[in-house]
Amino acid sequence: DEMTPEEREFQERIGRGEKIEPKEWMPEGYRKTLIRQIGQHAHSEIVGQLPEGNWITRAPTLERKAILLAKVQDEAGHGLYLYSAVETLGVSRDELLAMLHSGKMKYSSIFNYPTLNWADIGAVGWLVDGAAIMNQVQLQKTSYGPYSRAMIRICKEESFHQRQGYDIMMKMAFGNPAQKAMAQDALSRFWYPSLMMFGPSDKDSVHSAQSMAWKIKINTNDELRQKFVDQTVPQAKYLGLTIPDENLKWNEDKGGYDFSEPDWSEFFDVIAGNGPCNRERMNARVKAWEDGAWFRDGLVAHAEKTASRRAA
Ligand code: FAQ
Repeated sequence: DEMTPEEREFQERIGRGEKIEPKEWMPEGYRKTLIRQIGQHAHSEIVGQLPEGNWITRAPTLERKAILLAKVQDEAGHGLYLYSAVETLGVSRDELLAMLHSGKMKYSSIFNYPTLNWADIGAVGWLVDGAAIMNQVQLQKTSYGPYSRAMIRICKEESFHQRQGYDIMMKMAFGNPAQKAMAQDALSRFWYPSLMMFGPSDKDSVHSAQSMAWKIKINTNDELRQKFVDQTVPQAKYLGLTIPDENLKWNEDKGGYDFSEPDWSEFFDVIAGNGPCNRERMNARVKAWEDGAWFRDGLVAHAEKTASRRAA
């Protein structure tokens, strides 16, 4: 056993299912992994507003517009909540944003795909939020207290998001033939990118083993992907839509569906920055940061003025 006494005690606490809290001792690797994962998660919520924000002004009814607006605002809230969780690990929000903007930190691959029409907003809610919850439900049990508590609240809102997406899909799939064709096209384009959200297959997942030993992750990427497929196939059937996979087949022995893997070379290409919308997304975030400079400067100036008045 190469563990130091501190590391051994830490691992025992993990084993007993105790939550680790901000000011407590933790291995540097544990801290670094959390900063990477929660930070990436926070960035995903913020960048994830862009594909849907694109359709707020073009939602088909006032009611759909109000719902979408609320949903996109929820994502902003999740992002800020998660940035606060990362800050408890000793990194500031400004540092995290600088790392996002310089390409040093990632965000979810899925948000580098375009939303071409209204049916895509249904598919994003149904599949993308569906995949997000599948991953986040297990993260409610993650060992780091602030992350675990954030996940409980976020999952509740995410469930509502998924249902609003499915509701759009029902309207489209049970609508006229042109609407049904749009719903099918959206499913066909978003299926494999949604499967990619769970990360590379277990054999290529560099972080899974250590993250699971620390109970940062509770399930492997492939376990969650399988659960997502099993949950989603009957939902597609109900809509009368076809999942674009000829190998999709119920497997009695494993009690789940067999399915085709996504094109992993596409996945690695997207996370390397070469997806269809990577540049557009990053430009939008950097522009938002730069356009907000006057406001941040104003806040700082005001804070300094109030502080000096108090001192006088
Ligand atoms: N995209 O060794 P692993 C949402 C990277 S939901 C980009 O398996 P790990 C809600 C990974 O970082 C989406 N990169 O990594 C919403 C690593 O690279 P690195 C956000 C990915 O961490 C809905 C490398 O590949 N949810 O925002 C992806 O153990 C609608 C090797 O991978 C979360 O972030 C990917 N899909 O497992 C908002 C959940 N997959 O960092 C708006 C929390 C892998 O060494 C609208 N995160 N990579 O350079 C996790 O659960 C984990 O981080 C995984 C990856 C499962 C994503």
